Amino acid sequence: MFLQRVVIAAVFAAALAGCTAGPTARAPAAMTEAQASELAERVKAETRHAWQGYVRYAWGHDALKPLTRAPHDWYGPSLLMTPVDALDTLLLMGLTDEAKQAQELIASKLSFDHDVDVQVFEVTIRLLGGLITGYQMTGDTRLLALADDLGRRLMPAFASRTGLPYRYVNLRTGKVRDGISNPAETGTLLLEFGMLGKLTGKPAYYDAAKRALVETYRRRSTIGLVGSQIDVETGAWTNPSAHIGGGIDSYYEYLYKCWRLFGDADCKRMWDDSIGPVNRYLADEVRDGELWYGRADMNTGQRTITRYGALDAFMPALLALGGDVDRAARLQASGMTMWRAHGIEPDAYDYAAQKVLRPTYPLRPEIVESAYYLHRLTGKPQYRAMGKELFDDFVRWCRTEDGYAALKDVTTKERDDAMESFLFAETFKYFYLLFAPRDAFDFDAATFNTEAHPLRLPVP
Ligand code: DMJ
Repeated sequence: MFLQRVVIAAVFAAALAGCTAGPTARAPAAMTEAQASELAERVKAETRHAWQGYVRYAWGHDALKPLTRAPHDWYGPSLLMTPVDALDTLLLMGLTDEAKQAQELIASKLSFDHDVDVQVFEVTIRLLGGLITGYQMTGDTRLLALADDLGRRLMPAFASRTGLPYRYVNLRTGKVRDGISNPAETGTLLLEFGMLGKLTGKPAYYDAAKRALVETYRRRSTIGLVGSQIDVETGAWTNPSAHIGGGIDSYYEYLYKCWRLFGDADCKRMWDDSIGPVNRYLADEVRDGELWYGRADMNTGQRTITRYGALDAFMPALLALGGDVDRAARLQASGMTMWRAHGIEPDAYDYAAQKVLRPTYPLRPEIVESAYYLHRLTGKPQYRAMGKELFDDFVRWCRTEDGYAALKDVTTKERDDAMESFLFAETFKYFYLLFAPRDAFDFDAATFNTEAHPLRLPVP
């Protein structure tokens, strides 16, 4: 017990040394592997705590409402969002009993034969992604059959004149709706559909999702940027605001990752063509060389708003993965400035005025994801110290008796009755991997989808 306290105190001191100062501060004391492992165990315990809340009050439903202890379903009939999103994280952490529980629930109860309109993007990244990695990690072919069934039911979404998918499709009838979409929703499907194509031997999955990505890219402006709303029937932009935040973010992520996972040279070329304009027109510097990414007009490159936020915070991870560790490190330091302004980050922040624009925090993972990538790719101890600070704040403000609660307002810390499934798929997973020993996970062999489901190409 005494030893445990000493270790915790040492970890805390290391975190303070590394995290209370800005990007130019002296290097923090390195966290020992033993201290990091203690933290990984804490993350694991917190994951179990939130999972137990789901099991007790929302078993068989999509998610737990952590304040009222009630279940929540997205569309009426449950699609088991939380168990499917959680399964690979439970496996990775070695929470074997909990993983078995989730796997059996999914295999025995999950059905997609419902007369409901589902959002293609969300269902793809959470359910298709989770079922595929669940299959890859357990070998349970029932999960692959479910993924194949879901993929087949989603395919009508691509039947627009342009090949850009409609936002919603009815799982039973295949009827589509909502033709005004955005690059994240049209361009974040290829990792999941592509893997499904490889695993089932049905190339139509790969081809449909790749066409949607290419058709989005083809419509970039003459200066190389994409906007934030596009009509899937005409292919015309209906909102020219360019940025890296929600609605566009994972389009850029998949340009690079489809190259990384599949070795698809078209994706590499599209990434190479796109990242330059993003760095040129969206990157912004304020005050003493602080690097941020704001918003601009996709046609002129003119700055429109100095806005960053919790979703934009995935960008350091992507920059680092793409080889630009320098920009990644600077942007992550800015993200920490945003986090520290209120001890937890808001969904939108005016980085020039240093003011919160949208105060919500729905338990998002992106800043943790970036700390993980930066640590994995640079080996620098400061990123684990950063992770410790993030984790302590996260637990302090969001933990409840039965799980974790989103925040309505990061300035007041008022809680919201929501616990999104990405808490399990992403937030806990990235915290865990950041602190776990390097060989706990084969980073080079896997590519995370945007919901942190680690995909591996099948061995031919
Ligand atoms: C997740 O569902 C995915 O990461 C998506 O790309 C956008 N962000 C949420 C979590 O914040």
